[in-house]
Amino acid sequence: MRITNVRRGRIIRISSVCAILLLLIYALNKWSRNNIEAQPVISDYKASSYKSHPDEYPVLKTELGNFEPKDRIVVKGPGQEGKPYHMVGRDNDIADSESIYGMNIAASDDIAMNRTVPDTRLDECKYWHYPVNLPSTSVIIVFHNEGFSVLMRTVHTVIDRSPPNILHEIVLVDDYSDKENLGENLDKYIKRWNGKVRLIRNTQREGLIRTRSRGAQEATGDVIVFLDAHCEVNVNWLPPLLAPIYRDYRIMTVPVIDGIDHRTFEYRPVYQHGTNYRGIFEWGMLYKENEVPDRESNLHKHKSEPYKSPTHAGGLFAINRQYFLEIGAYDPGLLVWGGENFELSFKIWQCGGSIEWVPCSRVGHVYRAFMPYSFGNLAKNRKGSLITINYKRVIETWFDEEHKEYFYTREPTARFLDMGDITEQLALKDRLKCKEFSWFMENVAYDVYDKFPKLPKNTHWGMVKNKASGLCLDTMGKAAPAYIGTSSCHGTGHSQLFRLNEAGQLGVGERCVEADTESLKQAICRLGTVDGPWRYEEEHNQLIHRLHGYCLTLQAHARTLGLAPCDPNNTYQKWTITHQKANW
Ligand code: LR7
Ligand code: MN
Repeated sequence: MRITNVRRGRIIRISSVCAILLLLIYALNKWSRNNIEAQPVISDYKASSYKSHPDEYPVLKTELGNFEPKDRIVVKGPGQEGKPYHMVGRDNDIADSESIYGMNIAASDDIAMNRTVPDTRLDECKYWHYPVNLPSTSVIIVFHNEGFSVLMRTVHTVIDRSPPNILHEIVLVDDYSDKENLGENLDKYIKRWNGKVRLIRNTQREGLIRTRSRGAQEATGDVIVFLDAHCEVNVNWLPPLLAPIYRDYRIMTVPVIDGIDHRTFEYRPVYQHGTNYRGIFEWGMLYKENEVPDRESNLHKHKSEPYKSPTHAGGLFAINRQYFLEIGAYDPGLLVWGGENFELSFKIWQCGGSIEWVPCSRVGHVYRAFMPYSFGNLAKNRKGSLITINYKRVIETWFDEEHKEYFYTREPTARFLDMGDITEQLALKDRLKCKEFSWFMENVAYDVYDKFPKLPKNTHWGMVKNKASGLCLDTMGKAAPAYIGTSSCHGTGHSQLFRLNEAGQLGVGERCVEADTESLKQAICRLGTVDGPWRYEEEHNQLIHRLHGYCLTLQAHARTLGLAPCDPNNTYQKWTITHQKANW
């Protein structure tokens, strides 16, 4: 095995990457948006005529797999073999690139388009033989203001590492970029592929979700594969993704994602070698990953076989095109970014399909330092977080009453946000005769409860305001674990939005509040727990910690927080927890 260094489980890495992104977006909470224009769902597609081949399974043999490349050209230069590229004496270039693109485009510019990357697969992946008549495939890459060389490397790797007779086309969809080098320059560059790479452009900013639906409509292959515009596909990535779809057109497949460092472009696995993970979610609809539970892994003889997953990160997957359109593509009411991964997953599972993760298909993705683009005009005139609104549309369409409550408990402001009209989505669910959410939880996403149990109700939520100082508890925008601070009360965004539940957990977002006599801290809540040490004493407005029965106290002089013996006359120990609807 080339890669032997064992890395931490993906749960931690991915949650921190996604959590940072989400935090940034929450910081954009004041974005508002246009009233969503009711757009018809794409429903004029007849039941799929696409054939499945239920008996055609891949076969593991002792000789090299039928789609394995015979030789491997190693290109010399920066970043070769996926090694980190450390630029010397170019701090300004790096800083400029990072601030404009969220990644070091200057480094990417120096790295060969066809550099090799380490083969991160399990060894046995090389010995699978796949059906020869795999469906023709359109790879769809949507982009908004991406770095030219990163976008083009995505295309080059797909061309170089996919069987030419199966790769029908690559469809690039420009979501109204305004970077000059993505104009004519790009039209010219792709001419080298003689029409195999097509470029279409939106005439206004649509966001990645609608742009992907458009790409699907424009594509002409049997299967569509979506990739983000900053990927490098690995050796023999495509046939293993297509084989399950060939067998059953209602299976959506997901490659295992490797990480490409946004600063050095080092290519490395993010998962521990040989351990399989799958996509789940917590009740605030943050995307999470979990080691594949025994109930699923016991069904498979080999670790390299595809396995079922409740959901996926969103960006990289393959699906039969006609099937995708039949189930309405994405809900067109979802705006810009976020939640579409859940919408598609719940829809597929509840309406008769399934999702499989494919360990033998590996694709590298650049995790950015931050989200470099704004949401543009799409965020106009609508108060509240656009992403939370997306989540609300999804849960109002697909969850049952019980599970909707868990979402509103974890994200209490969502109850008051205007999600637009979901009549069409509910009609689609009816028309496709989709199953209940409880069926999905019991049969597919059963491991969610282990990590994120059903949530006890909130007894209080909102700003936690100190009587003596008039200040409010605030996460101060820090990444957990960190101290909690105080700031003037504003109640906007999520930094002052705390919740105390019936079981004594004081939380903010996915974090829990912990305390000792010297400090008050925020840390990711321990998985599998929904309780905590806190009690709100209504009579004296005190927040009491079970340990010693001490009270949360603002030490007035130093403005620090911590536990101290309770004193009913001390106004620095008096707190109110309230919310003001006008703030979202
Ligand atoms: O308005 C936009 N229009 C676009 O065309 C905004 C973005 N885009 C393009 C963008 O150029 C890129 O090619 O859409 C693609 C995805 O946007 P990213 O790269 O900014 O998203 P992300 O990688 O931060 O976030 C993940 O979640 C998103 C939620 O909507 C999408 O589903 C992304 O595809 C998804 N990425 C992955 O799943 C890759 C890895 C895991 C993580 C986290
Ligand atoms: Mn991405």
